Amino acid sequence: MNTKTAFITGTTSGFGVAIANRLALLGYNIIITGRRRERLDKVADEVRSHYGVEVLPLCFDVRDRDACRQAVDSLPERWQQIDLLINNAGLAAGATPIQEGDMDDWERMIDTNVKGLLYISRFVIPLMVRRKSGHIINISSIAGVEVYPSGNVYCATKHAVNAITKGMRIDLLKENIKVSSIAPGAAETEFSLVRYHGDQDKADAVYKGIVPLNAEDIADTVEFIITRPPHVNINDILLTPVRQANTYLFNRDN
Ligand code: NDP
Ligand code: 8X3
Repeated sequence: MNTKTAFITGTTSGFGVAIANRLALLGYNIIITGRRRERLDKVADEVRSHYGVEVLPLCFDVRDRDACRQAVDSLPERWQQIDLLINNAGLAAGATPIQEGDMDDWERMIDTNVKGLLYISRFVIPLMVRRKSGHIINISSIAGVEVYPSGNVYCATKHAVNAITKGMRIDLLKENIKVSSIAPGAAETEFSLVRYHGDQDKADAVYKGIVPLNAEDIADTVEFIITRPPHVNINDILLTPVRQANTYLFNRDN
């Protein structure tokens, strides 16, 4: 059997960890990335011992263009045959009305969610074009489809991810590269803890009185997308908890 290789960004927490485990279960060798070295190595050890696949951990910040280039350039030959790129690394920083916005938060979101995704894609896609084969899945958000109060810049970054996804699909049409996106609604990971700068009470309130999505739900979605026949491309999947109607309307238990 020809073992496939996946490159997944943001694999120290949340969706990334679940996706890494799922792809390993499906027999992929995986390149995992993130800034937190200790967590990255732990995920690598766990995945190797559970599934017996090869795991290459690369510790870097996707906001650093040279680090992204270096990470991809440093791949040994056999790791350069990337079949699947999952652009997952991302974050929200703060939730404030635009007139009170913290510009450092804005920079973090734009640099990570938009520029980081672009850097990684720019360095990985030529490896796919060379082989006329590959699949890119961008992790967007329901925030890329709708805007909600105080969501301003985070929503803008995810709208940008959707535009980039469409642009990739057009530009890569002749290269036999599939391009998909997943837009989750509220999912309980470290996302809200990061957004609220470590305030656990504020983070918990996001999921209070509902059953949110979890990281396994996103791994299920990835598995569905990548197991379609070669002639089928799943363009976009938007999924929410049953208790969520749009970005701001929830049916919460009191
Ligand atoms: P987590 O906070 O649990 O995980 C985020 C991951 O992104 C971590 O592995 C983190 O690694 C990585 N990351 C963040 N910034 C950087 C950076 N500058 N360089 C490299 N890696 C980085 O959140 P989720 O798993 O929930 O989020 C994953 C993606 O899903 C994000 O793009 C998010 O916007 C999106 N999303 C989340 C939803 C939710 O409700 N949870 C809903 C819709 C979309 P490290 O800190 O080690 O660098
Ligand atoms: C995360 C979902 O609605 O908090 O992308 O923006 S939301």
